[in-house]
Amino acid sequence: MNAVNRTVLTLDEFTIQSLRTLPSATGELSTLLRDIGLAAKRVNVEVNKAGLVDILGDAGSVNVQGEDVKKLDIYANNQFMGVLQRGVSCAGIASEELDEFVGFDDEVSRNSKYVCLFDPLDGSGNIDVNVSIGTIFAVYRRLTPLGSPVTLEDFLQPGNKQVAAGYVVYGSSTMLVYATRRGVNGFTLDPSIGEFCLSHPDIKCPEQGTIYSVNHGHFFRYDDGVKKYINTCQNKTKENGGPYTQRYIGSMVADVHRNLIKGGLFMYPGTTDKPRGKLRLLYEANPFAFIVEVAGGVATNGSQRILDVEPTQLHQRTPLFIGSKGMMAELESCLRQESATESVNP
Ligand code: P6P
Repeated sequence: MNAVNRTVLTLDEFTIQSLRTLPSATGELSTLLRDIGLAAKRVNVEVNKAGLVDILGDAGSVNVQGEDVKKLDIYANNQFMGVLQRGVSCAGIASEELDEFVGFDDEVSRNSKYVCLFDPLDGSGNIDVNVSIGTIFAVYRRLTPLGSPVTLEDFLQPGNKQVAAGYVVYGSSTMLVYATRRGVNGFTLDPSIGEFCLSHPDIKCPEQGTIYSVNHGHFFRYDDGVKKYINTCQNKTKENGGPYTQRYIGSMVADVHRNLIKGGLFMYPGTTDKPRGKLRLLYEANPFAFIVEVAGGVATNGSQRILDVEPTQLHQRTPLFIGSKGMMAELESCLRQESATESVNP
């Protein structure tokens, strides 16, 4: 009997094969994605040890090896920034952990054509209770001339200019999912060989789902349209496409990843006290909006496509509604109905 060909493509092999189908490609984006995969593996090692902090020492202390222990999100930030700075594809980064963007001021970096924006470790508040956390990244072509230092303009681009976007979810297994305009692919880390292996080729977001994700604790501070949609979800039965399930982990990467695979809708709406919500546009909403749209889903801020929002500040926040196309259509209907009612009865 012929041996079953169980060759599984690693991330490196996949990106190199993608290059073969794009003769015009320079390989810089593939190299950048491989660099991100390397940093993700290093972060994964530390995230998996987080429960041993007492042995390793808490952030700000010195561990048994006499090393300064950094907070995991600072450690993650430094890992991603480091591999990109030492690489050949990235001219600079912006990060949730850094007040300002960082231009890489060396000859090779100044001549690189991409910039990256990161949330190095989203949901890091969940680390000490062993809940899944993640890294989120977005890749853009720089707007400023090659050879010159990057400027804020290179980072304040709308999400529809993204070249690639992705995330790493450090969960029951560690997965790297990234999208280009050609598709969304998921790679699961195989610890036995230390490689991300293609496990979820060509991910598509189911058009309909029965999972909705929202923090019910803020319910009475949501707009009437959001409340109307939540009530609609709670009233779903077998007769009208339900019943729905509410799932909210409190870690965006884990919630959106589950809904991307199974179908569902995640929302972090604005509230009466925080009208722009909590999530960041540039390195949380935009990357996920790009990924979900490429996979066939929809992402808005409640009134506008997330990818069309023109950024004005590096760390600006935005309400976010993202997920299955059919569920998003029902949500938007609820928002429109309440908006129409409010305009008639302000
Ligand atoms: P809340 C984690 O802190 C995070 O930024 C997202 O990962 C997550 O979806 C959200 O905040 C949870 O916020 O207010 O519901 O606890």
